Amino acid sequence: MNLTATNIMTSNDSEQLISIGELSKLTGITTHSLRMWEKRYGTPRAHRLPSGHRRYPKEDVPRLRAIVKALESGYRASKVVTGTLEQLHSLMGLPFFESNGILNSSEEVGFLENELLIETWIKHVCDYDDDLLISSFHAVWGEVGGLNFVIDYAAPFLERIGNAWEVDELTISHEHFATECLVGFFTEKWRQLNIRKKGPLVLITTLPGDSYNLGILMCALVTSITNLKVVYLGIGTPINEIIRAAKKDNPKVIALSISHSMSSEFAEDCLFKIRGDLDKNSLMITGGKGSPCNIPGVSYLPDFKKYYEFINTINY
Ligand code: B12
Repeated sequence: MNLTATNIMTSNDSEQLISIGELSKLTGITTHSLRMWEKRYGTPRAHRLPSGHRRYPKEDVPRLRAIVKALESGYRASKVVTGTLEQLHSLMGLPFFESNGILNSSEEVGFLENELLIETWIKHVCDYDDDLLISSFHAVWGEVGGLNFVIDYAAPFLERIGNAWEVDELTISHEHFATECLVGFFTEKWRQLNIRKKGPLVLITTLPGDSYNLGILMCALVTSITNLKVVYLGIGTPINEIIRAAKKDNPKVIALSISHSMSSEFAEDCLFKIRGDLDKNSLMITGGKGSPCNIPGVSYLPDFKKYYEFINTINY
């Protein structure tokens, strides 16, 4: 490898760079292969600390993961290691990028494996590129529909973001950026679908103190693709207010998303209280990592596929 002035690391770069061990953990490629590929093919190209240790740009992770996929599909290292993310996608028969990276044909989207697409979204997040990210959301939605968008793309994307944040592949600002792009997209979609609906009401909120809003947004979205009408209360509605709204508007369903951040005792107390004060004809449905699953009269549903099936069986 040529050690030039451009790849000797300065302190300003340090935030964006990771060690060979971290890169290996994030991609599943052994440190030996990473070193060997650099020697043989010139990539992934390490920056050097003054001590001589290697540091790699985090944004190379999606490309390296795509290389792993290509190798698993039977391609030889010599053919794929130097490829760009775009080239790797098309090599595997996944027509993907226009030169500007915008997905604009439904056919292109239909060919994509969601895992690879999610890696591309991660790259857009790393680049803070909301134009590409949100236009890709729209393209995928157009191709697979709202329900599959939530189940096969949005939920795994959030999982991937959480894992990437945990191992420092993404920063907090990346996580916030990605979250805000999703929040905006979900809100626009469900509000549009909810206009002039006449069906029975579904009251949607989180418990007091629960500020995670993506669960209720996905819930609103999945509800809005049925005949039911969303009444969206946003996050952290006081228990008495949930009960008051339910008594006044008589919703068919009260749907709550309960995040991991809630204590299970508190969540259980709240659910008992609401259920106890509620009309028997109103159904209560909960979901989310922090949701209790054994409260009498409350249906815990682990994902939105089950939720969709459940609300479609409601007689009204
Ligand atoms: C986005 C996000 C944030 C955002 C939230 C912004 C927002 N607008 O909501 C911000 C940046 C604020 C944030 C902050 C933090 N976060 Co955070 N975050 C996430 C992330 C990436 C997504 C969370 C999310 O909304 N998921 C979607 C929800 C809805 O998923 P879910 O609960 O698993 O529910 C699933 C199903 O049950 C179903 N579902 C959900 N609701 C409902 C409702 C119904 C009715 C039905 C039917 C189904 C259903 O849908 C989901 C998908 O299938 C997760 C990663 C992950 N794996 O979830 C980390 C994650 C939850 N965060 C984590 C952490 C540690 C934090 C912080 C403590 C970090 C810090 N040190 O500051 C703070 C705490 C904030 C707080 N108030 O408690 C950890 C939690 C680890 C743990 N178990 O304790 C995670 C798992 C990341 C990780 N891998 O480490 N976070």
